[in-house]
Amino acid sequence: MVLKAVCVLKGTGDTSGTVYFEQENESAPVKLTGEIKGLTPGEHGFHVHAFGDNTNGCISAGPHFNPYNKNHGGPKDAERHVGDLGNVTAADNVAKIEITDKVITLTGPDSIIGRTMVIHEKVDDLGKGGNEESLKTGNAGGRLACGVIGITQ
Ligand SMILES: [Cu+2]
Ligand SMILES: [Zn+2]
Repeated sequence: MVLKAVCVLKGTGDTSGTVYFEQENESAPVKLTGEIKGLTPGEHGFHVHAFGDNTNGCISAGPHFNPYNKNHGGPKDAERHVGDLGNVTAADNVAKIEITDKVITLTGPDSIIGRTMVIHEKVDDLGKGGNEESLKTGNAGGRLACGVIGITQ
């Protein structure tokens, strides 16, 4: 059975977007599509954060989703948080989302359903920034918009 989810991202500023998730079966990669608008041109860090909590805005989503206690990295690295999806690139002010990822899943104990997607102010250095913060957040800066990932039909 195909698993599907959706996330509507909003923030306190002009950034907003919608991301769709699709997974052919429980062991297949997850495909993300959609778009985020209201971005400055260039790369922006894009992650799944641990909590589906927006009570105090995007900050309540907590750190990157990291069930295996790893360091922050890029999506293609063995050493990465489950939630590390790297960067999306805004041409003009819109980023088209086209990501396929083999680590995140929409089912089982490590499912991202009920957690939060965050789009950041700055580029994610993918853990290669050479400082302590790089191995936690990729120095991606503030949280422009976020939304809880929910089940859809
Ligand atoms: Cu993040
Ligand atoms: Zn991370």
